[in-house]
Amino acid sequence: DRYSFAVLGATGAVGRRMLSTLERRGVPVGEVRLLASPRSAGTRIPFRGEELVVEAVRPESFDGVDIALFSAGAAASEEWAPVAVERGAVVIDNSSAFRMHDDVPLVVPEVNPHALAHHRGIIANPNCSTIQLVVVLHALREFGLEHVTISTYQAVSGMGQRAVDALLEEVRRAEAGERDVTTVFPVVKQDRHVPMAFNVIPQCDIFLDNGYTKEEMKLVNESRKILEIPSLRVTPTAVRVPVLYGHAESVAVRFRDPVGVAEVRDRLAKAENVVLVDDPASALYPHPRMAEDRGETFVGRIRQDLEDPHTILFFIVADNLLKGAAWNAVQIAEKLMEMAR
Ligand code: A2P
Ligand code: 11C
Repeated sequence: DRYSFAVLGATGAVGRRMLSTLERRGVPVGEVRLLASPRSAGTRIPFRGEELVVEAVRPESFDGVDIALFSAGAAASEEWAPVAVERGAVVIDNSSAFRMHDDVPLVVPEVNPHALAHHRGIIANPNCSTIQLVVVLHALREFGLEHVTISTYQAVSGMGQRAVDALLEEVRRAEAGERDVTTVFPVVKQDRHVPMAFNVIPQCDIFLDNGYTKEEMKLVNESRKILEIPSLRVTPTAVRVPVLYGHAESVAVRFRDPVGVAEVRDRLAKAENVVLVDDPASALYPHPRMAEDRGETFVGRIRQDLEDPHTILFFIVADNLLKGAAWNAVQIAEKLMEMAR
């Protein structure tokens, strides 16, 4: 049986990858409707050898749709998800709008597919930096997850296609001798901007009253919800780096039990959709260029804390637009189809 799909935000960086992931994973797609704002109505996007035309979203867009993939920002999700559900679609939403709602499952298929049993029409896709973290933590659950200390190195594509273009422009202008150009970093709508080319910025998204950024608090709250460990301690620092695609994370986990590197390596080698790349002597470790355009999560640099036998360190990388967004959303759709059989 074929399923009819809609993609809201089809012209965006994630929306385009939702379409290519549907193709690449061979999802049994029947009709697919490409939706965006009136700005890009009429745009043509290739899908399975045809050119599909983007339509401006309206309530009737969701009539007859089985699964609607949303990636058009939180405001569009708040406006259109209830409409789509009302018209009979199940919404898989990549925005932050519903993630922490009690009646909305927040799902990473390798970790908590069981949460899909209780949805009420909307399923949330987690934040990119959270997804790759919990895929790895889940594989190490048996040792007792207690405290996760994480620093991220996040690609500019997390801020959308515009940020990718902006970084490339800063690099070009730096080559021409203009070293202090600022564009859209760290946050497009913020007054003060900081150069991103040849720099590192310890801010992803806006600051909250507690001194942490929104991105850092997503790592805390979403990890607890997905892993179903409300007491998990998470100590986050989120940093933007001049990388186009692929988020990296330096992580230290303190476990209830003492844990050796060999056991951790063994569990990660067996974990679903995890690629162990851990031969530092041969310069084999995960880095963003390795993860680009891949759906798996890469992990390496596995080592024990110098003093504490309960603490293990590692480095995690995944394509933020694929496993961190489009790929995970399509995996959720596949699970839903599996459950309906
Ligand atoms: P549009 O092309 O019409 O602006 P990105 O994250 O790369 O910036 O992409 C955002 C995506 O979300 C685009 O496809 C954009 O469509 C779409 N979008 C943004 N706001 C709305 C809205 N209010 N209604 C429908 N689509 C929207
Ligand atoms: C970034 N993590 O890299 C953000 C992008 O909550 O879906 C995704 C924001 C979200 O800037």
